[in-house]
Amino acid sequence: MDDDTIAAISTPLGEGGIGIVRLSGRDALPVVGKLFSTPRGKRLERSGSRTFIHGFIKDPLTGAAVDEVLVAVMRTPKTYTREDVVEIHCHGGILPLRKVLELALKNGARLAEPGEFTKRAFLNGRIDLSQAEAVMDLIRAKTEESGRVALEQLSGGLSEKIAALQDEIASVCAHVEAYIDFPEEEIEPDSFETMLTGIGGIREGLAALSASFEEGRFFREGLKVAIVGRPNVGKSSLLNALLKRDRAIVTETAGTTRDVIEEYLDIGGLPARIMDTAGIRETHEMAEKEGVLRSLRAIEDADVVIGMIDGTCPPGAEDRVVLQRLRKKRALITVNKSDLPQAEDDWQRVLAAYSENIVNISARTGTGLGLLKEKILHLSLAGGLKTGAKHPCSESTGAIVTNLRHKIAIDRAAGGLDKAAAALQTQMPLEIVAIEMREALDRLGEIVGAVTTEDILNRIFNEFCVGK
Ligand SMILES: Nc1nc2c(ncn2[C@@H]2O[C@H](COP(=O)(O)OP(=O)(O)O)[C@@H](O)[C@H]2O)c(=O)[nH]1
Ligand SMILES: [Mg+2]
Repeated sequence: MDDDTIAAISTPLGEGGIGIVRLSGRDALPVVGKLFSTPRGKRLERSGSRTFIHGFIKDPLTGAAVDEVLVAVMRTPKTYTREDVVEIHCHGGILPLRKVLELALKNGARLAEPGEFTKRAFLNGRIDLSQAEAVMDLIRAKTEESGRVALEQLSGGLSEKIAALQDEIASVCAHVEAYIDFPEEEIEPDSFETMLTGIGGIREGLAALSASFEEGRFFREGLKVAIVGRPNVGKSSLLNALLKRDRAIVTETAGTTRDVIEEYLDIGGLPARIMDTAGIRETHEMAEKEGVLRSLRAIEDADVVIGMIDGTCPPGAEDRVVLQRLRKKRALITVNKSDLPQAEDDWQRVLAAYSENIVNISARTGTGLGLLKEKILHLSLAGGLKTGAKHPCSESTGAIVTNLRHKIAIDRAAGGLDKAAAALQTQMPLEIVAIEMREALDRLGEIVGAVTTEDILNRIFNEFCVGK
């Protein structure tokens, strides 16, 4: 296995109090040892694990000082990568960080690839693949709840669940294989029943995990919310009100918003991407026409659609075109401009035909926005995933799937089990049952990286930032 020494700037490039250059690998200590000196001449290579030493980084060729630093020494195996790790805590400016990195590279380290530190943690067995993926999810988390879910996966929540399911599959499989070893024995009806119910139980566990992705993905990928409606109902005003700043241009002229404008917002712990769209109406003007097309696409793309109506005038044909499109979506209707006298009509009843979720709001005064957010959250997590101070999945399966790669593997494992059950029921040779069960085990193994390919690893770690 590669244990050559890698180095990277592990903190964001910009001005900060400190910035860190990190090294990992066989020669991490000797490489930094060549650059580092302390006023009392302490040798870095002699320092114990988990020590923090003050000193200077100097160019060994010229003797010129580059920065005053603190160096953290962490010796294998109790480190992030399980290799020797050295962190050089520099002053947080681009110049000292670049110079220190350059010196490390000139003196025996090579530049780390994206995610290579975490990849080593995986390859050296400190974390499994789903935990490695959670590292990046945690770094990217935009809300507390997303962070909590990522941390849960990082601490092995999903891995444990997968391991438990694998154990169950292995135990049924052992039962099946015992009969393969003694082909002269008839399967007892009891055994047959045990195998079938065993597979059925595991199948349910997999189905629950797979179903958790439907909403679990929102924690990782975010929730796409589109605000749609005919021109001038107040869509851009709502975006601005939710963001509490003037992001989108608001005018009295219909057709002002031409493109889809997106911003992130924390809705009850879910990271939501709110999309303000161009008003949907018949138009012959080219730019507006394209805008309308984009709005329609935004509806298709969105996880939740907010259909907006202007409460001061009853919905007309243009509104109905929009409302019609809400039907197959997680959608709610907002009746805006509640601060003005509302149109007198029984049209609220008309709206009920399109959605049971209707919220009266005023984008101008902010009335009803709290309720609107609650409804969005409710619609998104209707399947029962919980957010809040508690563990988000304490009342569902105990682990939640947020990553499409995991969901696909789980579904394939379930497919394998279905085939195994069918083979068992139709009295196919038990070898076939066993093969399908082994297949299911392998698919679950992909999630934690027990079964993997270089290609999968590259795809995962290439998404990481350099230095992690
Ligand atoms: N009184 C009142 N006017 C509003 C409200 N929301 C939007 N407007 C006004 O309605 C007009 C159109 O708003 P805008 O957000 O541009 O609508 P959009 O075309 O749907 O994006 C502007 O003149 C806004 O000031 C509201 O809640 N109350
Ligand atoms: Mg607008």
